[in-house]
Amino acid sequence: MKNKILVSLAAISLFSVGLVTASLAGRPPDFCTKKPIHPSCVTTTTTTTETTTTTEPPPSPTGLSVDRSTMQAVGGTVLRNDTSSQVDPRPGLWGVIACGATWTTNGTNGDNGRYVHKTSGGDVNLRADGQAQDNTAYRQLTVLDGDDFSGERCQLGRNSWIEGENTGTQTSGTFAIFREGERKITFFSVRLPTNFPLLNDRWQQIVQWKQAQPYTNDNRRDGADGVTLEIQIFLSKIRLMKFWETKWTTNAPPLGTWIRFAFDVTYSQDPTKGKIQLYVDRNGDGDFLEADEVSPVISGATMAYESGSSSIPVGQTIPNALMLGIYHDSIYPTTSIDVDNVQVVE
Ligand SMILES: [Ca+2]
Ligand SMILES: [Ca+2]
Ligand SMILES: [Ca+2]
Ligand SMILES: [Ca+2]
Repeated sequence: MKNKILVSLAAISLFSVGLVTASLAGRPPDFCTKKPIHPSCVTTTTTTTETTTTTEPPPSPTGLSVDRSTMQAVGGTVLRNDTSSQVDPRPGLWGVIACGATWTTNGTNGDNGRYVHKTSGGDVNLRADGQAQDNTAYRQLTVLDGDDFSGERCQLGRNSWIEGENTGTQTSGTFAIFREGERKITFFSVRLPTNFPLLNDRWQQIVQWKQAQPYTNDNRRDGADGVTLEIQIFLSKIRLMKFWETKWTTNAPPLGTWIRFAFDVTYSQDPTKGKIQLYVDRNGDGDFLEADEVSPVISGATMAYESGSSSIPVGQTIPNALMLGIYHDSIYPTTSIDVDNVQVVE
């Protein structure tokens, strides 16, 4: 049985190589200016035809779910936590501040303000496990116009799986890694400043669960392309995207307000196993109860696999890593986002 699966994976892999000619470690800086323009860059958004079943959370052996009235996890354990209490987000947490052309300071309020630790005014929501945050702090990330960190990007989180998740003073790893077969819910809060650009029609990401380095050729069993999972905000919509296809949208939240998200994902390259469901307190009133605040359960692959030579055997799933902050088309001006209260629950 196992041999059969391997043979069929190899066949799919060979087939897909013909369809996907380039490995995309990240969206290139000219992503939305190259012809043909990618669908995610234009105003007409294609609505998915993938299976949507119910607005209830996916079934889980652990009974893990999201309580829509409290915006907390039920039945899970917090694996990773960042409430912004630590000034430098790198040691033991995100590993890198992926902002600007070079990062030369000690990570504290440095590099022309691309990263700033604020001690008051943070998200006041409880953690995913119902505990209070031990602080009023938050983190502010700013992409300066013209920055180039694989494009105009300012995000927390190392794009790597090989050193694992950071512990202690470790900075060589990343904040959170997601592997084949895992079901995890990522909770986080963001606040868009009052001058946040909502009206452009170009891609603008606020968070991604991306296939992480090192890999050689990332491939998908459905022949898709792009970032495995991400949330974008442009043209006044929050956009849940999978492999560069928009799967669900809801109206953009009010600016200047902390907005809580919970992203419930079963991570798998297998389209019959992968599932996603997004919760967002879109109106900022402290719950996920409104009808436009929960996506359907969307089935399909949520991870990519290795199809070339690298440290991952061909056919095996490439782990995803969490990266939180702004990554957008170069058409945008200098843009900030506030982030806080991040937990990964299993
Ligand atoms: Ca906080
Ligand atoms: Ca709400
Ligand atoms: Ca409500
Ligand atoms: Ca720009």
